[in-house]
Amino acid sequence: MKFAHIADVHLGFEQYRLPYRAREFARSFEEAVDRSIEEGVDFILIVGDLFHSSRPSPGTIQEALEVLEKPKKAGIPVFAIEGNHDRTQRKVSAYNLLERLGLLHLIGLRDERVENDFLTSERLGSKYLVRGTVETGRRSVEIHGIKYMSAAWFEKNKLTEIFKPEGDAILMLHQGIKELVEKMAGIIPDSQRDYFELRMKDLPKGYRYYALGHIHREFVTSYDIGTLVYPGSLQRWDFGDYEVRYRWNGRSFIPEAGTRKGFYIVEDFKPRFVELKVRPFVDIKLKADEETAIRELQRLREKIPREAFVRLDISWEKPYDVSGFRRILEVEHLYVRARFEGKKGVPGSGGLPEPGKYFTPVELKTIRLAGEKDFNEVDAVIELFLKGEEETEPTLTDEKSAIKVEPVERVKPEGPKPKKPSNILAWIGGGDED
Ligand SMILES: [Mn+2]
Repeated sequence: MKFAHIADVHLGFEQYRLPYRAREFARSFEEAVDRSIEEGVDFILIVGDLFHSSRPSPGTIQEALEVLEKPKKAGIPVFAIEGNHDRTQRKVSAYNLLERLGLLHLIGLRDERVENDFLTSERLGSKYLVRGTVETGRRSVEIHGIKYMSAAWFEKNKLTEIFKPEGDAILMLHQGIKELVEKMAGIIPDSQRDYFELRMKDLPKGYRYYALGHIHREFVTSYDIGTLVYPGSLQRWDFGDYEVRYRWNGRSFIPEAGTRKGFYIVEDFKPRFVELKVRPFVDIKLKADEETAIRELQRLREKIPREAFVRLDISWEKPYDVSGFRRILEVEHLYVRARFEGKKGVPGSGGLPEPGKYFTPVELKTIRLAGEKDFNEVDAVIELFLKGEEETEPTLTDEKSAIKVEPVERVKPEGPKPKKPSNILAWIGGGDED
């Protein structure tokens, strides 16, 4: 019994507003599916965030169709759950379209009973719990799962009461799990709880394989309950998701290897990583004067492939002109972040006021949502204002690399929650408040 475990494909993600990056995300998906077919898998799992948005464009839907026709032709079933990026608040999601075309099978809680060769349903309150089944030779495997849900939802609904595995079964979840995120990133302060919705004790026991998504970094671990796997995103997500980081120690650049990108082929419940070649992201941290910076970047240039995306974090006690650095590091995409202490506090030179002082938590969250590279979280923002922060399911918790936590303090809103809902459009447009 062999299957592919893919997650966080993010079709349609025009990273840094570059349409060709969306095509690269699509190409990685195609490569993962091609490799899975070559491997002769019995089925493919897509564990959430197939799309970058819950409203993919026609072009993005077409990319999904073109790739998913391949396993369909090869007679390989695909099972999927929706992630935080692509689930919809409405009745029909893009996944329902794909299912209607016979390109995948949607697992989880649904309003209607579904019965076919690959899906069975069980009544659960007012819903149906829809599960996948695959027969391979003499073996039969059940595929359970549920779409991305908020921490608030899990307060009221216990996975251990919903899922009772029997025989060989797999559980698909697109969530952050506290202990696993901390194993990857270290202890995350309590004030920044956005990075998990579940703890290990919330997971139902008895599954042979926990097929996870949501965290964009590849990670495998085994707890007493079994093998838990995050395949990570197929392409590099941001500069926190670097291939290599060069950190200046005052004398030389020390390279640190980053993460690999790809997906898992799982044979008899043993995962094997399949690495995909993706565009390199290089992160450079340099604290030096102008002369040293120019000399050292010229040296480093040899080591950086032309097609790389590079972020250069540069700082020094006195300001100097960094505009020429683009000619030194002639790479596909260069993002320079300069921080000169001498400039600190001078109006108009980048010293922003502390955000917590001027905005309510709901407003801060809106600003964060609206500030995304490609803003398509209108639904989430509207919901945020209608319901306030606590009830809203975060839609972007896995931004900013899988695990980097943004220093936004989460204070419970007191009194009337949304302060000035009418101003939301003004902020999004960057216009004036009243
Ligand atoms: Mn994702």
